[in-house]
Amino acid sequence: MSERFAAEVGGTRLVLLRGDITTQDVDAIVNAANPELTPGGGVSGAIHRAGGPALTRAAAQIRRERGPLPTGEAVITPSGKLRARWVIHTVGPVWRGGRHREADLLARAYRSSLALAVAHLLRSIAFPSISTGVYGYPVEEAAPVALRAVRGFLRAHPQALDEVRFVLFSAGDLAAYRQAWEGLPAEAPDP
Ligand code: AR6
Repeated sequence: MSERFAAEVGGTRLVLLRGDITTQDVDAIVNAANPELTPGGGVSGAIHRAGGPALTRAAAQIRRERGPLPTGEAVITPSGKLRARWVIHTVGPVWRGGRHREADLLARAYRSSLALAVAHLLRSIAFPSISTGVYGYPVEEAAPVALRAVRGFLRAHPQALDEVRFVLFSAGDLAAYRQAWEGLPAEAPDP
């Protein structure tokens, strides 16, 4: 299967690719954060390492000012040393079997991040696969939720962004997102 796939939604390019989110040339990358906005492990640890102390300090300051970030919400900070200028930190749900509003909360995390990007007049944004690492959300379940949430937002905000990129860390994750995209019902109302 190809390492890169692109589609178009409401005048925005939607790209699925395999790669490392810390090196992406977009206006903002999204961090799968914890509510304390500390570096932690996974993609968040990698983003904080690449951004350096300025990024970690900016996140800590928001935590001090606003308290823990509720699941599904998002905040924005400068990126420190990253190629992308901004980092949007959002908290996905911890998987607890699927009957604890996980899908709703995951969709919210994507929508909150996109809304923040648009509010800051950013034109391009890259997402990792939120919640499917340490937080245990099965990627086959998360991918259609993520893609429907993004598709719904882009349809509701035509031309608000030039590009939304999903940067998947493994070939298996890319395949799951690709398959989920092909399987989304064309005209189903998006959440
Ligand atoms: N680029 C793109 N994707 C990556 C990268 C990278 N450099 N590194 C890892 N991934 P996770 P979560 C993928 O665990 O499940 C942290 O400790 C990874 O393979 O980073 O939302 C936070 O502080 C997986 O597919 O995020 C929280 O406590 C995906 O990113 C907690 O983990 C998400 O995995 C959040 O857990």
